[in-house]
Amino acid sequence: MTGTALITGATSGIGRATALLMAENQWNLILTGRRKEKLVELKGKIEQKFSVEVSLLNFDVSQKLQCEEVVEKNLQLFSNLTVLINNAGLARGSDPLFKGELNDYDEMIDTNIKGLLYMTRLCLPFLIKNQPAHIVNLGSVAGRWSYAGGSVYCATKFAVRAITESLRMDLLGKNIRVTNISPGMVETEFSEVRFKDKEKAKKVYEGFQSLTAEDIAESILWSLSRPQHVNIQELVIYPTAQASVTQVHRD
Ligand code: NDP
Ligand code: 8X3
Repeated sequence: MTGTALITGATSGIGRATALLMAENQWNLILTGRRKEKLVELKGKIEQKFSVEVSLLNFDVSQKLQCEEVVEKNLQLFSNLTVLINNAGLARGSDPLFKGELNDYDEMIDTNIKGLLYMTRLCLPFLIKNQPAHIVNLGSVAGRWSYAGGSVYCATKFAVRAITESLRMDLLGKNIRVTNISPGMVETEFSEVRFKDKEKAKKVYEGFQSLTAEDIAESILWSLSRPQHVNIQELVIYPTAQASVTQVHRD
């Protein structure tokens, strides 16, 4: 299966690696994110190497009006959509709940839950029309097991799992597969964004081999490329050196 895939949050990490791997595998792409220069750089890199169509949509998934506008203004582009990869997401802080910032809670909830819902709702009419289609949501192991200091981030990823499960039921009979990808620790910009501190972020991945963005991109592509009658409902992927959300073996 190939077609046109929209990837939210393609400017770095898992979204970027997925865009590159899917382009290599002949997928046309609609790449989104807030950092326009990163999108432009990625499009250039893909077009230099692969003969696929790449369109860029520069907007914030947490802003409902921006999501609505981007679809309304690009109906032609969306009319070919067969895959939606809801990847854009973030964590802010790791303080216990009695110390956390209310604005951080809003940002995580608005991006990880509401942004995913907006994009899913807005893309569904096109996906239903173009079936067979596929929606891949980036959950997390934090959407299965909570940890101290992660209450709101974990809650958003529990929500992603709940939405994924209900959506699969809502879409039963419509020939649309729905997959939840739940990785453990992946070294990307994730911890830099979370801690707003490069040194602290680097330490998160020290002393063990974390997952790479490419590992997760391969899992996404593998899920997409199963025969149409096979729906990978969920993949839980840890680094070998991580046994649970709180247990990492470091050298
Ligand atoms: P990165 O920080 O490297 O990438 C996050 C991407 O999301 C960026 O492209 C960013 O683009 C985009 N994004 C964030 N907020 C918004 C927004 N409001 N509107 C549009 N785009 C947005 O992190 P990862 O690649 O690691 O994360 C990707 C997904 O994987 C997230 O959902 C994360 O929760 C999940 N995940 C990550 C794990 C990890 O250990 N790294 C483990 C499990 C799950 P821009 O800033 O340009 O808008
Ligand atoms: C990101 C993985 O363990 O940092 O979803 O929450 S973790």
